[in-house]
Amino acid sequence: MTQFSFSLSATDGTARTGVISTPRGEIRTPAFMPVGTAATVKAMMPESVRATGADILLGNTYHLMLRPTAERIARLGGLHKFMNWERPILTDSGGFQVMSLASLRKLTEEGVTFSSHIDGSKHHLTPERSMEIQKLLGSDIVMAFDECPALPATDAEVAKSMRLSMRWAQRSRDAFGDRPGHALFGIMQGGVTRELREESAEALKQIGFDGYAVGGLAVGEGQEAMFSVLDYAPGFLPEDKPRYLMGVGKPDDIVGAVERGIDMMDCVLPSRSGRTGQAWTRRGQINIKNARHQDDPRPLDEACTCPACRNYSRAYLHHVFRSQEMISGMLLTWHNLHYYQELMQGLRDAIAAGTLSAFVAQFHAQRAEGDI
Ligand code: PRF
Ligand code: ZN
Repeated sequence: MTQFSFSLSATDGTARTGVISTPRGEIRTPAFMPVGTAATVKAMMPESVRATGADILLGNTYHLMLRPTAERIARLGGLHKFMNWERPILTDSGGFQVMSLASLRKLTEEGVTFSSHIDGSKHHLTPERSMEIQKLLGSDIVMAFDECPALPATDAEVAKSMRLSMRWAQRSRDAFGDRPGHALFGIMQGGVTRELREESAEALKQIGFDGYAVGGLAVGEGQEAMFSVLDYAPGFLPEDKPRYLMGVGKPDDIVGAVERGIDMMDCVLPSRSGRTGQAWTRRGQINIKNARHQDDPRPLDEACTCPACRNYSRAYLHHVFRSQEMISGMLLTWHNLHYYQELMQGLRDAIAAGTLSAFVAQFHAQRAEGDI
């Protein structure tokens, strides 16, 4: 059986391209992971998500433990079978979603107690319980249980939170155990402070993980601050293991992160914004509800080969959005995920060819031209 492994095939500056091998298939890196929070990438059939070029999806411990519960999914054969996605799944560990979605949260050394955002019921999450849930789901890449401090926070608060996350990382490692074919990733915290990022990376490397995530970014600090952390943080992590930037981002965030040595990313943006009428193209962002599209026979992007662009006009997409027809979210989500995956393929090819800086220059030039 194929075990979990990562092999780099080329670098260009600090950017890298390679392949993560898992028993459920290969993940080409840099990889973008569509978000399938509630065991679905909203508005998309799994085979359509695959058709956009996705190698791996992200699922969420927090949502699935509440509904339909991890135990029920396990009884039904695991998350892959449940949602009809055979390829790799990475699951987030829950703490981040508790902090952003749940109420009556109480954080202790042991873990976090909270009330469900669905029905107010009380729940407890610890590193050990998060590992158990992710195992019940059958996740291929399990994330350590961490805390992402809310901003604004002082250096002392960020340090205290990061050190708690590092103790939880050790408990996650101990509870995960040895599971051939499955991977456990540690999560670096430490805000925008170089010394704390370095301390966090050292703690994680000491424990030893199959991959390393950069957490605690894209939480309101702004792109410039995020990039300045990414100028040094990936360099604190082992070169021979995947590096995952959690919850990022817009297309220009992705390009900047890949340039700085990130291998994996996830974000709700392409799927969520598709459902609110936003399309992402080579020429930037398009708001399909704008009246300027109502008589426009052209596709969103004449160079795009997705079903929304091959078969439908902007006028049609405008109409179905305005009419709140379900196909609106379906077509725009498909287009956005296709655009994101095409961007990732472009980045991978450019890194392999040693032409990343020319690719990035063209990426920015096309966006500067704007739509129309
Ligand atoms: N930790 C975890 N999940 C996350 C984050 C984090 O810091 C972020 C921050 N951008 C998104 N998702 N566990
Ligand atoms: Zn398209």
